[in-house]
Amino acid sequence: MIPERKLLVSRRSLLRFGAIGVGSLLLAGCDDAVSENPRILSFIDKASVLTYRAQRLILPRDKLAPEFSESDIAPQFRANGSTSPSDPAYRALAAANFVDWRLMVDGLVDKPLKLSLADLRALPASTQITRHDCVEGWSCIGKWTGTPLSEVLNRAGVKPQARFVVFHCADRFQDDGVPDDFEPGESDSGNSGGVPYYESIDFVDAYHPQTLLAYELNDQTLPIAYGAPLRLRLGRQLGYKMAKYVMRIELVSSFARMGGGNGGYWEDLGYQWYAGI
Ligand SMILES: Nc1nc2c(c(=O)[nH]1)N[C@H]1C(S)=C(S)[C@@H](COP(=O)(O)O)O[C@H]1N2
Ligand SMILES: [Mo]
Repeated sequence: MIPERKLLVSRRSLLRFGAIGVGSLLLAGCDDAVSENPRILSFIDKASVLTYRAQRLILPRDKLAPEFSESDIAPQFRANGSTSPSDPAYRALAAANFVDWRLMVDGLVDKPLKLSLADLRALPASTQITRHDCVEGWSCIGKWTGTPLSEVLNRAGVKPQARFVVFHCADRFQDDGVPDDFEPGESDSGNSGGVPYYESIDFVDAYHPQTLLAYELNDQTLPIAYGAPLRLRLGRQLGYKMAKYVMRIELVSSFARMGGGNGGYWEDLGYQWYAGI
């Protein structure tokens, strides 16, 4: 059973968000005030009345998310969800600084790829200082560096039937909706229980210039808490879309037979697939 608090942005919480007034928006660092982020409020308004299709008609495809300056960067970026995947294979890769890690790119592609971190770093890189907005009501500004997803997709060659890009992650969530994080001293469970985290986006977002496969946060190698060795960054959607611990990118024509069929871990629990902000 999933605890009630973990079940989607329920109607009740929408009402709760809606009942709180919009105050001033703190731009520096992390902003904890649920009520003070007009973007989150506007997401909730939109999500409750509009479908993804309608949002796509309204929002211009290449609209950029705001970018900030160095002085806006939060002294400590907030970590959320899984922060230390307990999967033994992941932990072995992490122990060796991910030198043996390979990003698999497969599915509806002309040429499946297996990319090391060095391969990704050899591709054109992009840096952005952007704000991360979590559906739980906090925001945080960070500086991200990585490979534009388009660079990887262009090298793999996208087949015409492909409609979605799926990100398969190394971490799992237990049946009670709690991340299966590794705790020091804990015996190795082998992680047979629970379900893996996954996410998906369409090609409007996949080719958007701010969509990155990030390997650095604030000029440092991406730490494990934030999704090492590679995590997705999107300019125009909420935090839960930005898959951490990405192991495999799969191009598909449908995600109906994957996970719970809704295109992502949180979507399978009722969140919106298109979490536009
Ligand atoms: N693999 C994976 N990706 C994930 C999550 C997670 O638990 N596992 N949590 C999501 C949520 S809800 C948020 S807000 C962000 C948190 O990213 P951060 O830890 O860098 O703040 O990652 C998203 N991507
Ligand atoms: Mo989140």
